[in-house]
Amino acid sequence: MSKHTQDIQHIDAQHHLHPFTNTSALNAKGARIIEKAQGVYIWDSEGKKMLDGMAGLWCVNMGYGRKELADAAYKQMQTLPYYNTFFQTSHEQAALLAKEIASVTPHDLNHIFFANSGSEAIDTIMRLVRHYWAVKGKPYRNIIIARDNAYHGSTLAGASLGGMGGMHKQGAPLVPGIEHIRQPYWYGEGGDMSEEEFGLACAKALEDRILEVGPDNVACFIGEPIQGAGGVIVPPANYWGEIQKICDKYDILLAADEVICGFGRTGNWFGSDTFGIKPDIISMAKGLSSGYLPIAAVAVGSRITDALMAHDDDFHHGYTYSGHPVSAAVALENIRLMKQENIVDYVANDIGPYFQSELRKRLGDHPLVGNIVGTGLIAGIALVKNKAPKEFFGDDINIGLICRDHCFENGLIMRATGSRMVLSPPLIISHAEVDELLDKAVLCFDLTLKSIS
Ligand code: PXG
Repeated sequence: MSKHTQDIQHIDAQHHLHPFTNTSALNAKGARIIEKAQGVYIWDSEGKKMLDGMAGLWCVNMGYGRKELADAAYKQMQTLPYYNTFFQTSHEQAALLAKEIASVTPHDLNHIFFANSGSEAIDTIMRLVRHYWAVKGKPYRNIIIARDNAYHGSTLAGASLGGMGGMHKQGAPLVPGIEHIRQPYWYGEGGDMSEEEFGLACAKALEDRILEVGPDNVACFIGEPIQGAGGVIVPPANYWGEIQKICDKYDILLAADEVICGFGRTGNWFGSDTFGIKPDIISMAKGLSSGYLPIAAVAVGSRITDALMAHDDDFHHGYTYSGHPVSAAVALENIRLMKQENIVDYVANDIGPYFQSELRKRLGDHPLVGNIVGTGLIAGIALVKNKAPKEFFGDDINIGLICRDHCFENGLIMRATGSRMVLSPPLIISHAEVDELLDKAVLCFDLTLKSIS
């Protein structure tokens, strides 16, 4: 290992607390230092090249090294590096970006509130939907229903709203007024039910919970169209339609967390389009700027904005960097590039179908693979001990981490969540690069099988 790498690792170990990391375990090993990136590839400080099958952390949708995005930031920094959007001021970048976002959001989601991270966007949704009901004269309608194994960020509100047990155990007490229902994970939890029956059962869990807590106490239901960090859980085809019907029946707001699904990942601009739902409010981040700068947004529909505008008071909420001009300029350029390169169409009709069908062709019969799900350029692969009868790995083998480590060693970034391997490559990935990704994946699944036999 080079002296340069060792020096950075040493400094990192001494001073850097990493997110979602066992610090002492990391420091004993030394962090992998990433140095540069281009297209779908990243290089570490030892010169090792890796194909990034995760687009960073589900975000570098337009790929690395886009000069247009760097130029947009440089230009904006020279003209107006910062100004706020509080106190009755605005600037061109925030206004134009709000218009651009509204041009691609589904339904009537035409007003945009800016934040800097998905977690902040989720806090905004929670405060806004509760405020909506207060403005409507029903402040007691404040319960938000979310799902087990959902990920909605890591601030106190996001961690409380998400359904991750490990997160709930730390930093308690959690934010009150949140209920969790079962997730629509058919392969893992569907038992003997058909996919359709299971979809209905999971939607009915929402209705049951609404009736249990009282419809007049519920503000909102929130879900990721496809759960990302939970392992890429694609719900049964009938699930979201049923959820929409139940929300309509009880007059409950429907929120979609589009932080991963948004901006083309599923082959439409938003996951809500893919599943045909009309949410009242959505969050977005990641792909909004392809991760080049932190920026997030909440798109709000007319049901909520009409109520807010009829109410003669401030919404007491906002961030110093809401609509930051440099982040906004980069996001604007990112959306312009997406439109110019017809990237959503490429995912829907070309590279997405190719990736999904090749993935199944190359890995579907692998002895470790129980099930593959996904659409567009997002996929989840269940690793199992036995395919039929279905048997999952126990706690004695961390199969996901074994597989992930083989991937790292062989130049592929693939993430493990439990025993599910997940993929979410940059949307600009070429056919040849998909082939390379799958060649590497097949090799690493073979090596994983060898490691445990
Ligand atoms: N909602 C969803 C659906 C997300 O995926 C957030 C909110 C929070 O966004 P910020 O920008 O505050 O991180 C996310 C973020 C993982 C992983 O391990 C996933 C996320 C973040 C970190 C790790 O898959 N998603």
